[in-house]
Amino acid sequence: LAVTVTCEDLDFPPGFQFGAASAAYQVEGAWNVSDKSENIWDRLVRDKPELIADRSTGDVACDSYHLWRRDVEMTADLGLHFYRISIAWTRLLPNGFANKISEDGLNYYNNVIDGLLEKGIQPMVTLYHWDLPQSLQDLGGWTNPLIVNWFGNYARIAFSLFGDRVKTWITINEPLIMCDVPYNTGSMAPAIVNPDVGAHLCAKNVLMAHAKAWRIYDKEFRPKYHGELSLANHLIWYEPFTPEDEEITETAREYMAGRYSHPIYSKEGGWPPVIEKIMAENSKAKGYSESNLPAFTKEEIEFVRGTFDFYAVNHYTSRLIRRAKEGEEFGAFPLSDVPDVGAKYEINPDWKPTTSSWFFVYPEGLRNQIVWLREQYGDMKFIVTENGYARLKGLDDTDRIEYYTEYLKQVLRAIKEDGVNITGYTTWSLMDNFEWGDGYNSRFGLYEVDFTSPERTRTPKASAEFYKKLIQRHSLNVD
Ligand code: GBH
Repeated sequence: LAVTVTCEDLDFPPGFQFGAASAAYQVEGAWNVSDKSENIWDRLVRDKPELIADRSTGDVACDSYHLWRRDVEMTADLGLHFYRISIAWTRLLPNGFANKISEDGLNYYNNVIDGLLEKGIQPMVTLYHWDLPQSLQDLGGWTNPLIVNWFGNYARIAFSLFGDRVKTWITINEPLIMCDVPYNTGSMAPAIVNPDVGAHLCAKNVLMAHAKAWRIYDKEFRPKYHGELSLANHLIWYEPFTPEDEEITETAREYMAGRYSHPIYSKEGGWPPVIEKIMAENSKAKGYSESNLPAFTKEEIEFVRGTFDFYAVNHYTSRLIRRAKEGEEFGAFPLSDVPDVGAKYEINPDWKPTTSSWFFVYPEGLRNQIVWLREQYGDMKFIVTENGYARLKGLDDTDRIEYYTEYLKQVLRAIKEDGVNITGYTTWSLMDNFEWGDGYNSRFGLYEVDFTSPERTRTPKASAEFYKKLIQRHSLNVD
């Protein structure tokens, strides 16, 4: 992984695609319009407002439900090749189940998809970006194995309604953040703290649900629509704190990235063996009669293995890893430490902090992470489906331009020096939006959104001009 050569050539390969991303709960608003039903974030912001820094909600957010024409105009102004959106499950299927399709929900997504295509912009669609129907949560949500079928049925409806026009699908966004964060810390929906059991049940069911959707697409839709599907993993790059920490760092990588990758992308499938072993030991030590990491049957291993068309990388930040000292206490995974493997987080003082407490800038982390994935699972196509920078309000976001420049240089090096097949890059986010627990203070957008105006006025930041030029020139040489 040593970095020695500098990258002179700042041009992107021909055909390399640039996009921007958003997600339904973070931008749409219209939380109870028409027959849309309640999801777990609608519920959380009402039941536990103290979990949101500014006690805000996504009730209106960017009001993209009504202002989607302006969103499409922005994507066209930027010259994006694609725009990544997510479908709100409860807007399309108000019952959560596939027995009723909302006419208004269907119209909305048709409008957005057709609006983008009219401008020559490809829609990339995520089926699940954390907004589970509350009706399904009441039945156990992601800890109930029946969700594999519920999600499969939802996916089939989405493929049949939009598959003629949507060619790139993300099944599920960031299992790490939707399973480990809510069940380990309670800071995100459904905010059920149950680290021993809940997080791992969720992990297995998410992998099975993803596989179900991929197999439905592969069998029923791929022959006529020829699209591509994957699951987007949130990847925090880990490096050793001292040379002695190399081994525990590798184990921590298996815990963070491997649990959600090995079952899908490895030749043999199933959990990473080292994690299976550690989890069996830990569970026994805690007095459980079986491992808290739910076993895959042989059939399930085969069911999940190979269910991808590319690897979707969401990456923001990195951590140093060291072995915990005797008796040292742990914070929760993945925001503080990796208790199950006995690892503590450290921050390299050279990594620039941002306005978000979890976020430190280390551009090489993106390259190193992708090269690690290629080493683990072999050559395949990679798309960076999220990368972006948090700061406070302001149009003059030169620090964001610097962030994008440095991280994109690392993408180029991965392509040109390491020979990794990365075919696209997605900025998070098209516009400022509801940043989960950080509310509206933490801003990721290329466009600023005025959340005090009823029109939710969108204004391009300096970074929007930068990104537009970058796309036009197809190069980081933009001055
Ligand atoms: C991605 O999550 C998401 O896909 C996207 O929705 C999100 O807006 C974007 O990145 C930027 O965060 O300190 O308890 O409030 C990244 C994971 C989720 C990590 C929120 C930080 C804050 C947890 N981020 N989390 S908390």
